[in-house]
Formats: sequence, C-alpha cells, structure tokens
Amino acid sequence: MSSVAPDEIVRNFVAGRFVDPDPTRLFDDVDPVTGRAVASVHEADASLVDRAVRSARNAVAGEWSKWSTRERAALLRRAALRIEERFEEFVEAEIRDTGKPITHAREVDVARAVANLSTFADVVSAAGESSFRSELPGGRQALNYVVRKPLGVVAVVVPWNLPLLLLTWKVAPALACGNAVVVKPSEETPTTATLLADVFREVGLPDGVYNVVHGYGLDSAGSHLVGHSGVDGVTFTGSTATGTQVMRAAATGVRPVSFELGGKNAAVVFADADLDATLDGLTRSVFSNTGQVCLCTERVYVQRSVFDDVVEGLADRAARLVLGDPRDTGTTTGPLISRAHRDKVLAYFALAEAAGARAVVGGGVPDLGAKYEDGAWIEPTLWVGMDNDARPMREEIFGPVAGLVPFDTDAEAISLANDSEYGLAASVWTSDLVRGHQVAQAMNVGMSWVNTWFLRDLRSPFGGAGLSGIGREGGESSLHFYTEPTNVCVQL
Ligand code: NAD
Ligand code: 6OD
Repeated sequence: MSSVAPDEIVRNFVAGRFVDPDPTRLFDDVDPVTGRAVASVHEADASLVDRAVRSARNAVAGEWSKWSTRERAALLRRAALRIEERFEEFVEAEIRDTGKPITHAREVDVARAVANLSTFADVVSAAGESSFRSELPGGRQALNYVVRKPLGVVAVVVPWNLPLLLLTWKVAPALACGNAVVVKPSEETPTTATLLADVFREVGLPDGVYNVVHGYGLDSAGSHLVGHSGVDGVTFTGSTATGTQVMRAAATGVRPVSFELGGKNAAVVFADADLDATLDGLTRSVFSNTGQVCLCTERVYVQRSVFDDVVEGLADRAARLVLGDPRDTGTTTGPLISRAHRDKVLAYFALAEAAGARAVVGGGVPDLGAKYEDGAWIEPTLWVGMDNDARPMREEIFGPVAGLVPFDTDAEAISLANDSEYGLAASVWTSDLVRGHQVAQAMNVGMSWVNTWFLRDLRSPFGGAGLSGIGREGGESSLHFYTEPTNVCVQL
C-alpha cells in the first residue's frame, strides 16, 4: 500500500517508521497548476530533527556498518527495481507537487532516480582501494594504502525543481559508501522523498539509515538539520543565497560541504552551426521544466550573421510550446512552482523592459481559462536589445526566459559568456569541432556541452565554479565526498 496519496498528510520518516503527524504543525502542499492544496505536510520541529539525526547516528554505528559494499550495492539495485515497479506512482507524486508535464516526469525525473540508484551501485562496486609501494629517502620502502570510511551522518537538503532526481543523486552515493542520511526535501515538493522511504523499507534498508524531515529552511527543519552537531557532512542543492547560510551553519564543527548552487548559463551559437538542430537544442535548454533547471540557458550569444534567424526560429518554437494539463502527453510546459516564484520572475520581466529589452515572444501571464487562473502560469519569453550588464542578464531568474545578444568573434563570445559571477554550465553550437572543443574548454564553468545540452554520464564530475557551487559529485567524485580516507603506511 502506498504511504502517500492525494489529500493525505505527507509524513516524516524517522528510525524506519512514518511519524504520526502533529495536527498543530501542518502546512499545505499546493498544486501550482490550479493553486489548490492537494495534501498537508507535517513540519518537523527541532526535537523531531534531533530524533532523526540520533537515529542516523545509531544506524551508522549499528548493523549498517557491517554491510559489505556488495550488500549495499545490491540494496540500491533492489530500490531501483522497486521504483521501476512503482514508476507511475512516483510520476504522479512528482506531477502533483510540481505540475511538470508527464513526459518530463517519466523521462527525466523518475527515470533518473532509477539510474542514480543503479549507477552508484555500479560505481561503488567498481571502486578499488588504491595501494602502492613508496620509495622513501634513505632507501626505505613502504606500502601505502587508503581505507575509505563513510563520513557518518550526512544531511541532504534539496530544492523543488527536480525533487526525486536531485534527492537520489545524493542519497544513492551516500548510502553506497555506508553513510546514514537525514534528508530535507523542499517544502514545495515533499511527496517523493516520503515515497522513497517506503521503497527503502520494502527493500530491507536497516532502520535509521534513511530519514526524512519535512519543513521550511530558516528556523525550521532545514536550519535545525544543518546546524545539528550530530551531522558529519552536508550536501546541498539550491540557491546561492541559501548555500551561504548553510555554509555558515556547517562551519561550526568544520563539517565538509558539497554545494550545487545557482547558474546563469550561456549558450554560444556560431554561424556554422546546424540551425535546426541548434534551435531544437536551445528550445530544450531554455524552456525544459519551465526553465526551472539549474542548467537551463538564460543567455544566448549568437554570431551576428545568423542572429535574426536564430531569434525568429527560437521565438517560433517558443510560441508553439503547449501549456496546460500536465497529465496530457501533448503538454510541453507546466507552470512555475508557485505564485511567489512567479512574482519573482515577473519582477525580472519589468526589469528587462526598463533595461530596454523587447520581448520577441511572451512577456506576460497566459490566459488558460478559469481552471488554471489560480495557478502559477507564465509565458515562455525571449528578449533582445539588452546589454550584458542588465540585471536580467546577470542574475538567475529560474524561469522560461532568455536574453539574446549578437557577437562577432570567437574571443568576444567567450568574453561575453564568461562575464558572470556564476559558473555552472555552458553549451556551444557549431559544426567546427575544433572550435567546439576550444570554446567549450574556455568556458569558466563546471560543465560545457558541444551541440547538446543536459546529456549526462553519471560517472562524470558535476558541479559549478564561482557562485555556482563548491566541489563535484558524480562517479568517483561522489565517492570522494561521501567518504573520509585514512592512509595507512607500513614500513617494509
Ligand atoms: P532554496 O535555496 O530556496 O532551497 C533549497 C532547499 O534549502 C530547500 O529544501 C529549502 O527548504 C532549504 N533551505 C532554505 N533555507 C535554508 C537554511 N537556512 N538552512 C537549511 N536549509 C534551508 O532553493 P529552491 O528555491 O528550492 O531551488 C531553486 C534554486 O536551486 C535555484 O537557485 C537553482 O539554481 C538551484 N539549483 C541548483 C542546482 C545545481 O545542481 N547547481 C540544481 C537544482 C537547483
Ligand atoms: O543531472 C544531475 O545529476 C544534476 N545534479 C542536475 C541538476 C539539475 C539542476 O536543476
């Protein structure tokens, strides 16, 4: 039986049990498609967070610490299989919380949760301990090897845009390495983290290894968790502003952090690019998930000779996006996550206008009829005529928007794209592969794509430079973050 269903209370999960909700501490889970509450969520108070962290501490020291890497990997594979069996339940939960189109929920969100769990089962199984002989001064010889131990209790704090994908991206390697976790999903999207608790229970994860605490950030479950002295490391995905607060909290006790933060990602389009393929790629990179992917493109630099063609072609594709019922497979674009977030995005519409921008498509709130009038809908929007130093070209908006700017030379394109405090991702569109490599390498970002976007090999390092984050996760990089190495040196 499912642990969560529409109109139920989304519960916390501590020490292997769903916690009876406190009726005085409920908040609404709002469907951004209609603006209506679809469930209540039990906000964890400081004492419940404390119980969760204690249960995780007991778990890392208990039976879980005796599980072999092979056994942990097998559990992750069972969890992946169980999510596949309950696939549509996860898809529906993700749609209910976010309003995202069903094709996105199926092909990206839930599919990636399955891939995250099985990939880290593979990665941890393949990882060997390094061991090598050292020649030391004076002719002495030693054998050095490294034993990797779990960090202990890891706090996992994640946002609302790709709830299950981003959660499992961190939980899978943390568990693969033998840690226990306390996860804090976004207050906007609590459901799939709780469903995942049910899956872990079904596949035999020991009590206390996976705990869920629900609530808000500051002065709620989020800050109670990251400030808890029983937490050994913090992995966080979210905005740069929140990351700064989380880092302050983690500084007490000198806890390691891994941060995947905001972006202001550039696409660079050269005149030699395949125009149709580029326009399809740009459409995905600007508008996927209603622009609410940290990797989405919000700045498009286009070589002058093809600028008008790219503007016209992209505007045409934007105008053909289908907004509406997320459960209809023909829908391409859902609402923003909330009215509050829409207010923020609309404020940037006003700033763009004040900066002299012209919206070549969109620029407002769509009229989708009475059914959706209280939702968080917004028009996919493209601007031309803005300078690179205008606020909408510098600050992360996190909506289905981009500003297009012409350039003349490769050097100018690189300089414009790198003129940002963020450094998460970039994409380069060209038929000249040498140019593609050169420009992609020149981008000051964590991930640089050529003629594609958001194509992921989960063994590659993922993360950002500058305001976009600290550290890398993915493949071996995840194993490094979620473990503490002990070097043993034996004189021979
Ligand atoms: P957010 O920073 O507001 O919240 C993220 C999480 O942190 C939520 O669970 C929130 O409740 C919690 N939180 C807030 N304040 C906290 C505090 N003081 N202590 C502890 N926890 C706290 O982000 P959001 O609005 O949920 O998500 C959108 C942002 O996330 C965007 O900036 C986006 O770029 C970023 N993001 C980055 C990546 C990446 O991989 N780089 C991925 C997805 C989203
Ligand atoms: O693909 C991933 O592993 C990942 N962390 C994506 C982040 C997307 C941001 O919204």
